[in-house]
Amino acid sequence: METIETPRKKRALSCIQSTGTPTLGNYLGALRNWVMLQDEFECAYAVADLHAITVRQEPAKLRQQINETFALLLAIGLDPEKSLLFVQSQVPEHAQLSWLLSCHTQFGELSRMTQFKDKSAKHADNINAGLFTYPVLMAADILLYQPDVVPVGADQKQHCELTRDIATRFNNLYANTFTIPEPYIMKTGARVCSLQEPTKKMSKSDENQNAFISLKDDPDTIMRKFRRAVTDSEAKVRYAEGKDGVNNLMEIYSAVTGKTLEAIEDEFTGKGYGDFKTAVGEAVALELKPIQERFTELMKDKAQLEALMKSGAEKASYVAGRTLGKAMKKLGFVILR
Ligand code: AQP
Repeated sequence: METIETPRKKRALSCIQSTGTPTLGNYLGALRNWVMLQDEFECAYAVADLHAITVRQEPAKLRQQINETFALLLAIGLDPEKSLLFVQSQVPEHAQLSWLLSCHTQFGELSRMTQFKDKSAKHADNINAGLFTYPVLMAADILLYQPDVVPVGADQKQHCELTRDIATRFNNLYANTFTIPEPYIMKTGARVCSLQEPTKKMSKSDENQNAFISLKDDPDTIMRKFRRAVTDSEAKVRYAEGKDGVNNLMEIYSAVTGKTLEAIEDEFTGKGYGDFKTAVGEAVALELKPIQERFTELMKDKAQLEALMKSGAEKASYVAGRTLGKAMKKLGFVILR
């Protein structure tokens, strides 16, 4: 008798570092898409706190950032009933697989990573081995959950490619162990830039507070930061080469309102940057308002937050443990039952 099997949903995995409060860049480039993907894919999402210590963190602040980032993931609409939601350091398999993969990654490959070059230039006094091997831990984060796609901002494409290379190498040496994942990059808002240096991406760890919009910024702060955003002297809202500041604001406005770049140019014909920046600020503040309200509620109930972390870590560890066991067995380690 023939049976019709329901095809399994594709799997997706993504992480966010707890290096600060997530920004509008994280939200538009990644987090907002994570929520939408929950119905289409079987999703796993993690707060990548182990990654955060590649640059010095103040322990109390790190703890708070982990809690807040986890709460923000819930506040934006990630549902622990639908998706696997967890904190990376609470699932030890990540560090374990990372070692196995380190031994299958070349020094030269890691040296070519642009994020390593950027971060080591930025933190010249602390170019630690973790900063260098960070992409291997990221590969472990991904491969443990056997995802088909990895939703990321355009800035993470290079790391995803390295993950694919490491996984392919491992599979070729020891037979199929890991699914080879595809990066999944959404078009609008894929790369949000700094409000102060619009050729650079917006980053939550930027020392200049005016360079980024944090998801916790209140409406006044949001308006002030947009008013101070770097533009140019043309005073014309149009999307063109060399107008990085304006292009960035237009892309943000487009991502938040759903308007096309042409429609935005029409809307602001004959108007100056002041009106435009006010409109962008208001649209962003409106988008963030419900998230901020839910976040405040969630942060009031620490016990509930911890319970959600615990069940997330348990479920994640079960899935991750199976992949880790498989990889160890293939490598020749003695597995105890
Ligand atoms: N500016 C951005 N525009 C679009 N997407 C972005 N992402 C980060 N910045 C932007 C995407 O957000 C997801 C989570 O990022 P992450 O925190 O894991 O790492 P990151 O890319 O290093 O983010 P930050 O904010 O720049 O952190 P710091 O300041 O610590 O380096 C990823 O999918 C990323 O693509």
